[in-house]
Amino acid sequence: MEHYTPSTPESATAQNLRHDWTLAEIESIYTLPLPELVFRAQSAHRQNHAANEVQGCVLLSIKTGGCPEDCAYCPQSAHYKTGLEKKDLLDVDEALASARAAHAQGATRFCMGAAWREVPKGEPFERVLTMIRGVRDLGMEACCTLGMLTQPQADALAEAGLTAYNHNLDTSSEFYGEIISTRTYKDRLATLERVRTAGITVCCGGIIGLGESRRERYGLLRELSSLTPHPESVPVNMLVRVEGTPLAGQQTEDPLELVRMIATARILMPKSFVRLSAGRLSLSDEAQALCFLAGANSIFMGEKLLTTPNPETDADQRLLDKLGMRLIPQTQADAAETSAHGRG
Ligand code: SAM
Ligand code: DTB
Ligand code: SF4
Repeated sequence: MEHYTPSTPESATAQNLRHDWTLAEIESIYTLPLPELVFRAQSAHRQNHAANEVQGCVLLSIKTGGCPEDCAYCPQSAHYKTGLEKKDLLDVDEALASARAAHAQGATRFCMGAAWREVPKGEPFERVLTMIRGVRDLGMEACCTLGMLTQPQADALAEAGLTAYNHNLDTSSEFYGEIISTRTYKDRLATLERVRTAGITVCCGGIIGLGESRRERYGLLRELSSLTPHPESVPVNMLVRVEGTPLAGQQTEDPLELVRMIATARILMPKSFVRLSAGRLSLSDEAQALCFLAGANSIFMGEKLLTTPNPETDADQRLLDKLGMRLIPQTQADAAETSAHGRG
C-alpha cells in the first residue's frame, strides 16, 4: 500500500489542522514502518509541545460503582459482579483533601469521575460544582467525567470554572454496540457538543484491547479527528482486564499497538494533549518510553486510576528521571489549558 505523507508539522503550527482524515489515510499512517511513524509523530510533537515534559494528572472516583450503563470493560457497571465496593458521592472536604495531595505530588490537573449514566439534579450536582471551584482555587486544572450532560448542566460546569470534561467515544461507531448497549454513539456525540457549546475544553479518547480490529481503531481516530475543534485532550487507554466484566478474558494487547495508536493520534491532532492513560501497570519502562517518543505528553499519577491500580508516584518519578523527562511545572500548566470561562 502507498503510504500517505501527512501534513507537515509546519502547516500544523500554522493552525492548519485537518478534520477530514479518511480511513485510508489513517491506515497508511498507523501502518508506517515503526521508525518512520515514531519520527513523524515526534516531529509533530516537537512543533507543538515541549519535547521532554509530560503533564501529571490525578484521578479521583467521587462516586463509585452501581452504574446503570453496561460498558463491557468497566468494573463500575451494576450489570457485572466485580466485587467492587460501592460508594456514594464523596463530601467536598474529602475530594479537596485528595486534590491538595495531588497538587503536593506535582500534578497540575485533577480529574473527578462519577459512575453515573447522567448527572443527577439537585444537591449532588451542586456538590460537584463546589468541588470544581475548590480545585480551581488550588490553581489546578479541573476535569470531570460524570456521564451524559444537558446543556444547562454543561453551562453550570463552565460557570464553576471546569477546565475540561472527559467523555470518551471509546471505539469506532461500528464496534460500539459490541461493547455498550445502554447508550448510543449519538448520545455520546450530543454530550460532547454541549460541552463544546458551554466553552469547556473536550477530553475525548478511547480504549484499545477490547477485541477490536485495527480498522475499528482507525474509525475511532477518524471520529476524534473530525471533531471541530479537535479535543484538546485525547486519552488513550489500554484495557485493564477486570474479573467479573465480560472482557476479563480478553487477550493481552501488544504494547506496540498502543505506540502506533498514540503516534497516529499525535500526527492527526498535533496540538492536543495525548494522554497515556489506563494500562500503564502492564507496560515496561521501555514501552512507556516509546509511548512518550510517539507523542504522549500526559500520565495519570497516583496508585489508583478510578478503581484499578496504577504505578506508584515514586516509580513514575524514577521513570521520568531515568528518561531525563519531567512533569510540566505547576505554574506553566495552569496557563496551558484553561476553559473559556476559566477562573484562574
Ligand atoms: N461514567 C463516565 C463515563 O463513562 O463517561 C465516566 C467514568 S468512565 C470510568 C471513563 C472512561 O474510563 C471510560 O470511557 C473508558 O474509556 C475508561 N475505562 C473504564 N474502565 C476501563 C478499563 N477497565 N480499562 C481501560 N479503560 C477503562
Ligand atoms: C480516561 O480515558 N481514562 C481514565 C479517565 N479518562 C477518567 C479512567 C480510566 C479508568 C480505568 C478503570 C478504573 O480504574 O476504574
Ligand atoms: Fe458507567 Fe462510565 Fe463505567 Fe460505563 S464506563 S459503566 S458509564 S462508569
